[in-house]
Amino acid sequence: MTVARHHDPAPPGPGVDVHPEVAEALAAGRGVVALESTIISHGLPRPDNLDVARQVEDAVRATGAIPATIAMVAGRARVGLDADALTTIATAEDVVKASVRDLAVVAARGGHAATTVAATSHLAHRAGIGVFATGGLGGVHREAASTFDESADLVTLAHTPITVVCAGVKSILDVGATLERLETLGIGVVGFRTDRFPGFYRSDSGFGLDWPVDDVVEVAAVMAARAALGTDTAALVVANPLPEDEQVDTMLHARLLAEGLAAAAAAGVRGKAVTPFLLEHFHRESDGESLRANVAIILRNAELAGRIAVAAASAP
Ligand code: PSU
Ligand code: MN
Repeated sequence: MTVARHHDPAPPGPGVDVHPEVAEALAAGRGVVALESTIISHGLPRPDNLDVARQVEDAVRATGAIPATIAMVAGRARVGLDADALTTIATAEDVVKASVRDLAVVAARGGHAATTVAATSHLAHRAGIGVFATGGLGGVHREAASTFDESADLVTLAHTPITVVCAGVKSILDVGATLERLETLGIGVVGFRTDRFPGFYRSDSGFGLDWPVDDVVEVAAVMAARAALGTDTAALVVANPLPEDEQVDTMLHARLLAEGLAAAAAAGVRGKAVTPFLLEHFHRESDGESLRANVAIILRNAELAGRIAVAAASAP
């Protein structure tokens, strides 16, 4: 039912504005890739973030697919941003990080919000988009056993039919626990040309995965089979590792992580501020190295998602 072009043609509803180019592409059954915006507002330093956001859209276009960056601007959920809206999300001071539960409050207040993986997936699916590219998923935080800090990304993906291309989950998380939760929640995981679960800045998180896939045709076949079997009520994660020669050095990564976690604990950072705090720490303390890797990750995921969306749109 929900392979990209076979989605219900139900209109997204009055709360969601779909950019005309995106709406036309969806109606024509062309490949469309949703892109998240928290990475723009809270995951990348200014002023580079706006330029990166444009490059990510270009990476999708280069594959023949249409990009749809998702955010809330002046209280309207937007699927596909024009240049002004993208600039607002990248540069305005009052852009909040919104997960699914936050969307309605920001809408009612007429505010701006960048959407997390959870909120982006939700809005993308409402607009009929079946493929989504991001950097890394949220997941189970270290010490979640006492803090209960598990990203709402996981529970939203458990009931949202979408294919998400990512470089695994951020290494700041408890990767093993996150993989267990993905299994429990019925969220599919395949590795793009790998049987190792990627660790975002690191090509290999140290954990394996069960299902390597060889190419985008195979991913499209899995997507079609999910729809045919009705197992597409939960998301499918396509894990796309950075090539080993592009990953962040082991020692640097270990140092950034240890110092970042200690700094977050010392500053008493909690809840939704944890991820932005740690990412900023990485970018500041690595002299641009983590930023380089982060940008490479997003661009590569956007490109792969574009090719998957095109393959899914032309699948028999
Ligand atoms: N991965 C990144 N950069 C980011 C995020 C993930 O490389 O900015 C964001 C995503 O929007 C993800 C969110 O959905 O962090 C998870 O936040 P939390 O752990 O508070 O749920
Ligand atoms: Mn959290």
